[in-house]
Amino acid sequence: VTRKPIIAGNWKMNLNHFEAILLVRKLAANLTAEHLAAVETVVLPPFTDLRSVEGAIKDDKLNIGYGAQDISKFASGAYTGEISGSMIAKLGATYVVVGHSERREYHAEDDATVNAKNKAAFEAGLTPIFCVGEGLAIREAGNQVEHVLAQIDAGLDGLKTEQLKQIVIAYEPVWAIGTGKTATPEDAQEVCGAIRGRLTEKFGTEVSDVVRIQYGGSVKANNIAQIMAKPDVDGALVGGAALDAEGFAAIVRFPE
Ligand code: G2H
Repeated sequence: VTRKPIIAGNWKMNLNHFEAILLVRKLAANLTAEHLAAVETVVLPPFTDLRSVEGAIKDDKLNIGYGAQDISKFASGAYTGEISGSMIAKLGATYVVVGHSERREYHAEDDATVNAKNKAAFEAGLTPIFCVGEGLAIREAGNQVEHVLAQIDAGLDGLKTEQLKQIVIAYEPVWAIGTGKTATPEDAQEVCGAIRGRLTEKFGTEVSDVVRIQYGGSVKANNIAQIMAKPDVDGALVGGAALDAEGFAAIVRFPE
């Protein structure tokens, strides 16, 4: 089974809409059409940058996808400060990060909320990049697989087969995020393999063969190739290193 690699840059709360345009242009200058054909490349800017990113990508006809970092679980209405899936989709975005550990930790998003957001994303025609991962205490107790599989079960609950086939799952061990600590490729494979096993068990190989599973957590140009060499890792969700155009481009060029 071949799954096309997907590398996504999660900018988090960085870069205003001018800086966003500069980064996209610089990224494009460091990547050829061949690179972009080999690896699906996605940027995930703050909401306020999406319109600028849409312009930069469409004006230059760049083969770069983009999406948002969060979505409201509601479709519209009196939810001050929230952004709906249809608003994001209207900007030409195709992806949305759902359940990132920073949302779970600082904005009290539980598994039920994350599940509702996965559904809201599909309702709006967006593909969720659905994040799971364990904290340090769970890792030290050796319970990472059990913990992540419970997040997988809850997050995917009630999704249709066609939606399951489309979703991107990002495994991000929380202890490796922005800390400079990278999980070893073996750590990444252990959990990504277990996720794929669970998908096979519950939904069959029709789903598990096509779902792309990313690893996230201090991914850089110098560790991407080893991580991507693992059979159940199909891409990366990159944070800090995605803010530097040349560095992010070097990650996208990992097959070289
Ligand atoms: C994990 C990752 C991107 P970083 O949050 O989602 O960030 O690469 O900075 O660890």
